[in-house]
Amino acid sequence: MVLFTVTWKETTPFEGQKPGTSGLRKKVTVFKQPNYLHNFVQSTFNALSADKVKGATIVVSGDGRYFSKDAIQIIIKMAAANGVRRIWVGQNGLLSTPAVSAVIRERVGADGSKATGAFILTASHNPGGPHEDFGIKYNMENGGPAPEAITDKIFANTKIIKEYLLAEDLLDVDISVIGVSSFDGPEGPFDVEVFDSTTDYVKLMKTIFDFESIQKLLACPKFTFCYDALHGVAGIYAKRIFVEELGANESSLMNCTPKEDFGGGHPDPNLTYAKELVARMGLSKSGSQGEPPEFGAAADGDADRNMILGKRFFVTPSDSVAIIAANAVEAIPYFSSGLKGVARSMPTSAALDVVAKNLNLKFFEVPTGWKFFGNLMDAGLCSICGEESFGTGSDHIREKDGIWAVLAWLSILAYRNKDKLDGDKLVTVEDIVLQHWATYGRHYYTRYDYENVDAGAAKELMEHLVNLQSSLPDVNKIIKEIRPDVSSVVQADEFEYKDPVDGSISKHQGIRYLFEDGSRLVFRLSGTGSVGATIRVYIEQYEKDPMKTGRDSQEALAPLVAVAIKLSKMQEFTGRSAPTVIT
Ligand code: VG1
Ligand code: CO
Repeated sequence: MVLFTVTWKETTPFEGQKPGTSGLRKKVTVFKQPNYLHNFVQSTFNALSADKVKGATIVVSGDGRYFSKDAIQIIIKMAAANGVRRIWVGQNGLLSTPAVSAVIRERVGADGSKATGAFILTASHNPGGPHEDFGIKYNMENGGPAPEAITDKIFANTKIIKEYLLAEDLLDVDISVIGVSSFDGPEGPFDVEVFDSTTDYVKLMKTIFDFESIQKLLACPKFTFCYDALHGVAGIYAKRIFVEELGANESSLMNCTPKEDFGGGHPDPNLTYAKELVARMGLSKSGSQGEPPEFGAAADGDADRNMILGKRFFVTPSDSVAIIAANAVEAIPYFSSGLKGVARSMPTSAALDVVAKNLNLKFFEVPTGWKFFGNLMDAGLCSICGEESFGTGSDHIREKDGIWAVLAWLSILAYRNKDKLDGDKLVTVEDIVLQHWATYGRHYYTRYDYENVDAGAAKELMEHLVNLQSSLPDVNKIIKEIRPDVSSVVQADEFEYKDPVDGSISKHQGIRYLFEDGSRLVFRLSGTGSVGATIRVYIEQYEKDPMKTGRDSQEALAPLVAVAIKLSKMQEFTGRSAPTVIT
């Protein structure tokens, strides 16, 4: 047994350690300041109840971005000093965000131990590298992100922290090798167990989906497939699941070796940043080389997001969750006995609402961020949920799940094609979406992001939009001057959510303008950026007439976009004449 000692280290608070939509995200240069990470970790331990620290088992891993390896060693030394009994680390420090959630919920140690929480090291879809972003968040015993009650406590602690506990002389653990390292400290034994990053997650996926039917689909020569992990952690799961388990060809995997800097790219699966995949699927403006695959998908850095593409066809995330919900009972064994309910984040389009209504399902609209779905799932109120930001998932874990979403789509395709694999034409991704629109109508949808805007200007723009809401006649007058063809605003407010399970209230969750014809404009400030402010504008319009559901979405939404930009005085406040990213 290797001995270690515990020391109290003096420190002073850092400003701005407030966890955002999904944890604390800052530049690596900020995280590397002496004591910066230590303060946040100690503030987290101090925010948890004693039994979740002393003698507990805690997972530490992430998407493998730059600074993760250093951070893991620091957290191990602090955990040991704080009386944690054991730390579980995915091999090489890698675990996708959904896999962390699965490990907390499902993994049982050799001695019967179970984890009660996790530090997830990721800044998700933000770039990585010495001059890019690092991030850390804490997940609870249910496998989901810490609720606001805890993140508020963590933040309060960061403002008054004076000291932290460190096992300075604990030797670094080799996290590249599977096995247990045992130590002995003042409060007794402490273990670090390095385990395979994919086993628990793969096992869980096999209990949800019919792997055999997906295998058959992938074996069909007419069905071609590709997957882009954008150099994120999804790659290790894609190799195990798509290639080793389901028989896809190695060549169908793109960028599936995790890199600390994501190859210098932006690991965000959308039409702007997943350029290589977009080109391969025949969706880039410059045209494609060769015949695109039938199905393509991508993930973000920590593999909780997904983008679903068909041949020359983009599925909006809002449509994707609605389509999965509409087909789940038939196509996915896990849901065969029915759905408990469905939920979406407020800015996500109402495509899911229409499905819920038609199928008579419980329905919930929550603020942005996955933490709000957790309570509903724990209470057995929700089976499937999604966000417009390329997040889709279910109650199998308490995070969104990028690989799960791909398996859900492959299951739907396998189900729809089960009698067609020997025929001459398969039902395609596009067919499924068009059929869905024919049944439920189409929600034209787009999001404009204005990144790295001056924080003061962004705040003023939001205040202006709130002030405008006091007089709808004035709002409608402005709208008619801009675009007389746009319908009128009938309700405008700031979204506020009362959690139906614990009654907690979350205010200021986005500014909404709701139109008479069901169209919506939503304005929010991002809570995941690391510099300046990002303004998100969400634009949506419902079309029931089957003759009008086939338009180009940017063209269909142009009038509403014009209204959104003028109404918010975007250019006056921010100086921007165009958004940074359109999704
Ligand atoms: C964004 C998305 C939100 C998502 C969050 C975390 O938040 O809009 O829907 O839950 O990122 O996703 P914001 O506050 O920047 O709009 V991930 O994959 O970055 O953990
Ligand atoms: Co993510």
